[in-house]
Amino acid sequence: MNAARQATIIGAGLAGALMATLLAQRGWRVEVFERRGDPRVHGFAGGRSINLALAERGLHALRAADADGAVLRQAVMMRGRMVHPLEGEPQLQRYGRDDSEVIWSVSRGELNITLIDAAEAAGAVLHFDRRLDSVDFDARVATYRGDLAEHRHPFHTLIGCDGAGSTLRGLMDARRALGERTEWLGHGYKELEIPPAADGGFRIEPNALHIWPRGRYMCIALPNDERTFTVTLFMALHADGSGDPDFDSVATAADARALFARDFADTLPLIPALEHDFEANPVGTLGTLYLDRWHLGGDAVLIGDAAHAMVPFHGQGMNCAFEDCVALAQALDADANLSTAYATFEAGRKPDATAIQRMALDNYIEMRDLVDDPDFLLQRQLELALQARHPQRFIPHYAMVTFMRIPYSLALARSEVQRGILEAATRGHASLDGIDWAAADTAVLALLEPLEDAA
Ligand code: FAD
Ligand code: 8R5
Repeated sequence: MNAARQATIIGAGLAGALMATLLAQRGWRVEVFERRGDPRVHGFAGGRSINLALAERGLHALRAADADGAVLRQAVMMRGRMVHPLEGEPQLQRYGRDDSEVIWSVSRGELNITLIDAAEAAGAVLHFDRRLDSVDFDARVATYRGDLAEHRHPFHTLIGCDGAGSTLRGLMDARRALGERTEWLGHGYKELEIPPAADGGFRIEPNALHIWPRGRYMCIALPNDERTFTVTLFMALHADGSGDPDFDSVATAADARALFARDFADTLPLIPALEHDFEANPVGTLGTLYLDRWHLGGDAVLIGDAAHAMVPFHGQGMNCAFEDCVALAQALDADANLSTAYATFEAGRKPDATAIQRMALDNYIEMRDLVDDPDFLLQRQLELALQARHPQRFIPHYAMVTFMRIPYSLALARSEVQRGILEAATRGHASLDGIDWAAADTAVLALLEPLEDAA
């Protein structure tokens, strides 16, 4: 007899729905328990259209589940950063070399529905309005709450896809300490909306990720396919003595208008409901979650935000969670023993999660402060020139993270070497004219092995 392998997935968010699809497609018996209602029935929680940037890592995982076509049909292409300085005209900085190197703005609600449909089509059984509440690891029974009742279901193994505030993580930790630690950023965010223009079109350039860098705080905007933009203001939660604005002192609708009039004046006419949005939407907090262990023998494993929540500044949280799903499915394919398959997944993936967590923190500085800095722009120009001279060896940092699928830890290590080359070559220069190309070429050839991307 060859009984089907079985798993219970906690959470039908982005990672949970994709993980369910991948395992069900492999013939596993998959059950999924989700705290919220079915988004296909109730509409997506909150009702606001929140969008995410989808890049190659996430897209590749969607291809594995055959869900890429449906997702891309509703996506808006973003070719680069549109940087809005305090004074002067906005400028587009392309992310890649051409339109094959772009990112995609997708609606979280639509993406989640596409993946839930895919999971069901592949044979997974989804239970909505079922919040994991407790687990008896000895009896292998989990208890869920919903519909004013308690529901007990036996399980074979649990895959925790229940997000940054994971309930399963807490229950696993009570059984055996996971070494959990969260580093809060001290900055938060608030979402505002740019509605469509009077003629129904986009009010600003649709095919870009807009950034208003202001030193230690910033606004960004991503396009939605219904011709709106979601604007996100990122700044300190509390005063830090620098004189910069913070959410404590920018508390009322009038404070918000004054801040935008001073620092983001070109956005004011675009956000007609600024006061309403500012008062209605909560301040989100941002932090990085580190664990020493992601699994409890073969009983349970955590993936996605539940295992390694990160700050949003590289736009990789979902992309990394999707990559986790593929990596876990591969580890399970290669090993019939759950405990050792989970250990293999954890050992392979944890250095990469730590690397993208670090790069996400670094990208806040780049976005809020450097994107309009002349030295940074010169280094960016040099990155592209060195890529043209050494296409297999010198690949810009952003491209390694966003357009390739090499391990994040390798992208980080190579970026650090490249930064040294860029700094040395541009020191004392205001343009590429006086660059010592021979010295730069020698450094590239000596320090960077040719790179092969995953097939
Ligand atoms: P989630 O998508 O959060 O899913 C967790 C699911 O578990 C939810 O459905 C939840 O209801 C359910 N759940 C929770 N507790 C329980 C319980 N006790 N029982 C049952 N179910 C439970 N990433 C990017 O790559 N690009 C971006 O541009 C980007 N933008 C973002 C914008 C915003 C506003 C935010 C907040 C995040 C953004 N991210 C982005 C990060 C991305 O959203 C997350 O990394 C990603 O959603 C992680 O997927 P997940 O499945 O681990 O968690
Ligand atoms: N997440 C993103 C990038 C990198 C853009 C670049 C940055 C909002 C809460 Cl802050 C941010 C990026 O380097 O030019 N790609 O995708 C998404 C981002 O923030 C999302 C929308 C967000 C959490 C609020």
